[in-house]
Amino acid sequence: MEKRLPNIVERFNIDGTPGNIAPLGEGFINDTFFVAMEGESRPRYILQRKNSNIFKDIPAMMENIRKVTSHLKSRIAAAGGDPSRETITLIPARDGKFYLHDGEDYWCMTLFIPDTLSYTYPENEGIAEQGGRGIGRFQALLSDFDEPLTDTLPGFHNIRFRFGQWDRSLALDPLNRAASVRPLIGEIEKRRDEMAEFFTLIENGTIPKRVTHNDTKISNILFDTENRALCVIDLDTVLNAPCLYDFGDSIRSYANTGMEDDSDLDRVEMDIRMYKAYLNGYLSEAGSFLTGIEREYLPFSAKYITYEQVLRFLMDYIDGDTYYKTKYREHNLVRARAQCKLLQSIEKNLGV
Ligand code: GN1
Ligand code: MG
Repeated sequence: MEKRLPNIVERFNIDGTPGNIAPLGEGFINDTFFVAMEGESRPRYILQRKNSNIFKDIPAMMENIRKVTSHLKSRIAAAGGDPSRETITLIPARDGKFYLHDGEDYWCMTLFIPDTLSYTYPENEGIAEQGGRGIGRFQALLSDFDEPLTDTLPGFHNIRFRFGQWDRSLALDPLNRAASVRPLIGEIEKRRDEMAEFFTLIENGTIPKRVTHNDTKISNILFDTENRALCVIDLDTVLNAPCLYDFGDSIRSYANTGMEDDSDLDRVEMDIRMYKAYLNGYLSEAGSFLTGIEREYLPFSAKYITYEQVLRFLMDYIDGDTYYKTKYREHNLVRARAQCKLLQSIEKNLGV
């Protein structure tokens, strides 16, 4: 354990003395820890070191999360739910801010939610259906949120912005890695126009922007012990963006028979049963507010977000692994290959 962690924890507005502090989860961006309190048998808080290379304005990001969670809490309470379990609870630092800057890093704390389960893949269709419900409900509860949100990640799922980054990376090619991945680069290039065409519908407002999560992989939902979707977590990427990004990113995660970074491409396929289960759950909550055009593009959104993820992983490999945490030298390349296999399978299965 890093020596300074107990001291960081004590600078937040909590009672008691921190006990064991242990790393948690597999996030690609932030570092996350469980914080147990002395004299208690279970962890009580989640501490995160936010990645300030990626999140350039952490105070604004935390203000977005504060506004969104306070709206969610009032809607959850009004519906007779439990606001301390059905959304995250930010713990302020002793100075009242929802982040702590220790001179070097930014830290944030939330309440730990006990008696929950989390998954890296859906074990059955019931879990996929619940995942869809969870994200649909999250969007529905935020459908009347009308405060401004800061765009803390400009261009996040904007494919034109990504193409700009991509072209610069390929031109720079700092480690001369591009030559060895020409076929994968070709997979990106040959789909460029249809992706840009879809994005035009977002730019011109044909597809509306709402308040959405933007990182809806399965590990970002907590399930209760009966496998009902309970709480959407990791709200760093809450932004004004189309619902389709959330749907597409979920399918990328829930409907993959392999792992996101599977080195065995034979294991990676799109599982149409999981797609249908997620879709049913999602529509049962989001059906009331989705427009016709949003429904029409649900299948395409799975292709769009998976394509974007191929581009981002491959671009990071070419850049020399500067964005995502990696566990070994070719990790980003393996991720890009696996996501490309999934992309091809989505095209085949959904006819998009
Ligand atoms: C990152 O760190 P994590 O797992 O929350 C990334 C997502 C990617 C995801 C790939 C801010 O999310 O966009 O889809 O990795 N978040 C950011 O698994 O870039
Ligand atoms: Mg995230």
